[in-house]
Amino acid sequence: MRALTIFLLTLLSCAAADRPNIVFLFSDDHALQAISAYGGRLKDIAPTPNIDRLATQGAIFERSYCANSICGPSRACILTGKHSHINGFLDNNNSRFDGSQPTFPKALQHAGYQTAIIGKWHLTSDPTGFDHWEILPGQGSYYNPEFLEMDGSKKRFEGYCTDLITDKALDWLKNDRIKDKPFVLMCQHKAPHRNWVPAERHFNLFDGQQIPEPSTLFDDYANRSKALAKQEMSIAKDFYWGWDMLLPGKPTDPRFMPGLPNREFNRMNPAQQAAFTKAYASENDQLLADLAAGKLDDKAVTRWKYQRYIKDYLRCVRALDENIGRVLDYLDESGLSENTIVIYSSDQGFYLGEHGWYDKRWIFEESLSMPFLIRWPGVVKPGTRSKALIQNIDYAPTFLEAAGIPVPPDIQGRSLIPVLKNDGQAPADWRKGIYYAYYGEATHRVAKHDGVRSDRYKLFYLPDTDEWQLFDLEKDPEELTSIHNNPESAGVLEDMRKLYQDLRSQYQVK
Ligand code: SGN
Ligand code: CA
Repeated sequence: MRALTIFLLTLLSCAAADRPNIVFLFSDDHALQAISAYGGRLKDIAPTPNIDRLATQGAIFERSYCANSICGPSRACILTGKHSHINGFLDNNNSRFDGSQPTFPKALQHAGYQTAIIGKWHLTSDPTGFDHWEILPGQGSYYNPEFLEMDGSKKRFEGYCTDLITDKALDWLKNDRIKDKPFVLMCQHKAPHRNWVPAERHFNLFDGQQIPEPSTLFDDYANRSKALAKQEMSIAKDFYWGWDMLLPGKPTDPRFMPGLPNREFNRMNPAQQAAFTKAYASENDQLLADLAAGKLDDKAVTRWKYQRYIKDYLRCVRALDENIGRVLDYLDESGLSENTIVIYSSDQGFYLGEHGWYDKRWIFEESLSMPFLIRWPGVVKPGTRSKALIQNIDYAPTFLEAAGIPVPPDIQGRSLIPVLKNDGQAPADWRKGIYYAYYGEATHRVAKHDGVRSDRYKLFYLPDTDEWQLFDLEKDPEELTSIHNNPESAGVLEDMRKLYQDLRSQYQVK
């Protein structure tokens, strides 16, 4: 009898082993510039050794894009494999995810996978297709955050959000996972989303250092649509004294916005508050003294704001990277690594001072890009660097194919498996461009636009001002001059307009 049980158990675990597990490690607003494997300007000052492990042991995609550069929409694209206008989640302010539609977690659950999501969800309706979920309400909080539980309750936990989400994910892997089933675990962090409050252990990281500035910190927005200057996401103008700059009290200098206080400070317990106040005091005092003494001109104030912002952002990234490392370590120790696909991605990119901005939404490279690193032993060759044009609508069909489930014809993304099996090279019939649409929101006042990116060019259209913008990413990688009106670009403009029309009709954009 015992021998038979062992035989059956072995058989079951072999069946499970045929289908890989999926660990989807996700974050919020993590720019490629802040991941050392991508090789950007911050790689030496703020390395991400744990995220980089995935690039060394698997593949990193250098042309990975979202379909709509904000939170809820990106997540809806990932779950459905469809663009925003099809899955119905157009923007953060007015949309509610229709959880009755087909999603990849539902399909995998139906095919026998155990499914779980822990962390940021931000799709308004409750998760569907998950055996287990524990999510942050809305944006969630960095300090002592609440989680929404499956029984409808809301519970507050003491600690730092990035650590807590990982604790919960590891706890699920260790204690709740059904050992003879393949599983999908989506571990989705809040960090490094605004308002960038670091873990206590990182309050003083980067103190005394000058973080390199992007060359476009003082962009004047010449040679591009006037809409660029109308946004409200500029480091010089749109940071709150308390909420963004984490400064106590109220500003007396008009170059700092009053208004939102640092609500995260109010959530901290007395010990956390004391540590925070102590860590930031000397830099804060110096700023106040310099402002009072009239020592800081406008550029110097912007530079100060940039340093405060980027350091806090990178401190949040440090905790994130450490926690990615904790999950990777556990997968190694438990022997799960071998048959588990691990992905690291983030809902969109972010401006770390490029064009003078923070936030995202624009089709420009920094916010259009999504990190995408994938480790899949035996399938993805370690050290692969791919230039294939990929998009978040491709994740769902990839997961379906990996699990041996047929990809429904109405899915708009394409499985990445042919690219993964081909050393990162796109097959001959791969897409020639990606389609992007941002639907406009009052938050940050970025104009509505849609467009396409090919391997070399980017074209987009702003309906409110009836303008086209065209960029040559090879000659102008920082996207500082639109060449849509240059007579010598007429041929490229025509080709790109054709690509735009083709992709709009392929994706049924009305
Ligand atoms: C909040 C932020 C914005 C941010 C959006 C969307 N403001 O509204 O800066 O663009 O979220 O971010 S804050 O005052 O609440 O920090 S997203 O990642 O969820 O799309
Ligand atoms: Ca986001």
